[in-house]
Amino acid sequence: MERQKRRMKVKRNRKISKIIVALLIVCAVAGTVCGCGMFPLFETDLEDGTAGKDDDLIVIGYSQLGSESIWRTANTASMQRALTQENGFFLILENGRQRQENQIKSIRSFISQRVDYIVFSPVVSTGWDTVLQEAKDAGIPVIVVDRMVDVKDDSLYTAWVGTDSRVEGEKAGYWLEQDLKKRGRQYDDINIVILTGTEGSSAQMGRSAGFAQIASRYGNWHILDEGCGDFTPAKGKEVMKEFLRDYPDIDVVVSQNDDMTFGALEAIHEAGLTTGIRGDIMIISFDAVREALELVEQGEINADIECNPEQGEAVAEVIRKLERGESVEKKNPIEEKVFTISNVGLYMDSRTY
Ligand code: GZL
Ligand code: ZN
Repeated sequence: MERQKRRMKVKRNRKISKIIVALLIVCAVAGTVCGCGMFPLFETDLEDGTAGKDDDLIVIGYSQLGSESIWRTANTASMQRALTQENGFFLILENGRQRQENQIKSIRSFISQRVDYIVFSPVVSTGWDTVLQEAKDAGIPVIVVDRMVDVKDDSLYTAWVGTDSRVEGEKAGYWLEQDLKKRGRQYDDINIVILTGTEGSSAQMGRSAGFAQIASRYGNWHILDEGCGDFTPAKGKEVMKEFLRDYPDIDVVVSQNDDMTFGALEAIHEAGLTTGIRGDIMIISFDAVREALELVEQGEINADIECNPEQGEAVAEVIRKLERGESVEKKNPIEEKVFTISNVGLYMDSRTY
């Protein structure tokens, strides 16, 4: 009932705003005729007007955190594929360019445009309470996608669709544990360096915590250092170069996304070293984008922990349920695998990113 009442209110407000816009146009034209200049037409009303063209479309204000990685591009594409006008949605997509203040600005503009839903991937976990309270006060449901928010009151968002980065980190630890056993190296001293993603993002914190939890069981695993590659190839290469300069005997690189791995591989090759199942340095990566899986197939990357960006359809489903007044799960995790040379061949053809 609440949703219907809110939508009726939004429709009524839209009608009122259209009358205001029409009056403004009349005044503006009259103003021009009498030479007293145009009133500024409120962008959002035009926007609202367009969005209102077919009132049955569900208007989605979507703030994507950036376009820093292949994974991110695939995630955005997945949302655009699902939230189309044919599927009953009017999507307003804004790119936060990796800055929280840009995302907060977008969310505020979605609130003033009175969208039906706000969907966003938070670049970092904290600092969202105030703006999400504003969305709640405006009666606009918020759906968090991919990364997670850390808020005092979790009624500030209706649902989360994403992947469990802590589990992904644990999977990396479990894979290393069983691979060392397989090689008869479970008692060797293992020197590890970690390339971390965007500082304070749930993906970085989850993967770090998950891997650390397994690593803490083994006194012979030595985490020599970790450095922030911000999920990009350039920074990943820069940090890996420093590691190679500071540590002569690295056994394992844990790189929290494939883009940083590509940069790290360049640095390792430039240092005259090799990687993978027959190489000097083992590589454990995250995301499992196609380019990286090809390197798993060639034995250059030992294991790639999937982080599935195909989240658009799950988000659309949550919204459709809410539209029907049905209850939704607070957490909607997406299924993920671990790829190694022994299974990657089975999946290469079906990969969509
Ligand atoms: C993970 C996602 C991360 C990817 C990176 O859920 O937030 O952000 O692992 C991306 O590739 O930049
Ligand atoms: Zn993930």
